[in-house]
Amino acid sequence: DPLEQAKRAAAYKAVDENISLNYKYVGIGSGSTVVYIVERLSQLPLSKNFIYVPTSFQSKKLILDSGLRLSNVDDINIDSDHVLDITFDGADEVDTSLNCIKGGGACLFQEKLIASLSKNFIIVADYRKKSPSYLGVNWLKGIPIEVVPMAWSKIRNDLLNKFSANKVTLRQGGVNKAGPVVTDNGNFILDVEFGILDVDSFDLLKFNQQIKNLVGVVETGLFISMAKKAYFGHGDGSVSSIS
Ligand code: DER
Repeated sequence: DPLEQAKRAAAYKAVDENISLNYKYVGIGSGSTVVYIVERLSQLPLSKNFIYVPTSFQSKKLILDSGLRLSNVDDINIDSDHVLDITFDGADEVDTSLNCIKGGGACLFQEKLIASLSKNFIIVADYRKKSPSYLGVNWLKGIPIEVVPMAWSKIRNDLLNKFSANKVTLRQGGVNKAGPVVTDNGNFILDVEFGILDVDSFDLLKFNQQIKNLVGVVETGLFISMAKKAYFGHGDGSVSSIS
């Protein structure tokens, strides 16, 4: 399957180019691409030296099933800004400035928490995730936002009326879960479409802060200037990267 090959190629190259013997804490993201990160790490003898920090129940199970040493962010003494040496994670879209849209897997809060505690935040993705330009122009898929359940309707109203969002959707579980998706933190996800924005006059940081200021918003899927490098796998097994 060329798509799986693309994910694997990106993940293997990201590990091989960035892992270091003197690392201690390694963050593991969520989604399908990071499965190959753990697959590659499990092949390397030095990987037994590291302690792995998950970003979701899925990520935690991935670490355990691979026989790797599991810790948790609340078991680590956070005595500095960046206590993890590196975190590998996927993304839904990455732009030419390495800004990311994440949250497709509804794991964005723990992903952003762990990413913010990491000295190196590395994105691994297949070719579909590479945005040709700025997120402001290409976030048509919508921005995932994690919200406290009781505030979801109020926030939806805020986004439609104060932020001129085109569409706000409460993410539903689908056939395997009646009702809304509930995140690992017990919250809801809103998928928000803002349509095309005028990139030139658009301040992504300010926009993100305004959304976070809405009462009930826990976190957004906008990872602004957090990634150090992004690897994109292609169907032919080749890998391109931006940093
Ligand atoms: O939710 C997220 O941000 C995940 O990283 C996810 O969207 C990445 O998805 P994929 O690796 O399965 O494409």
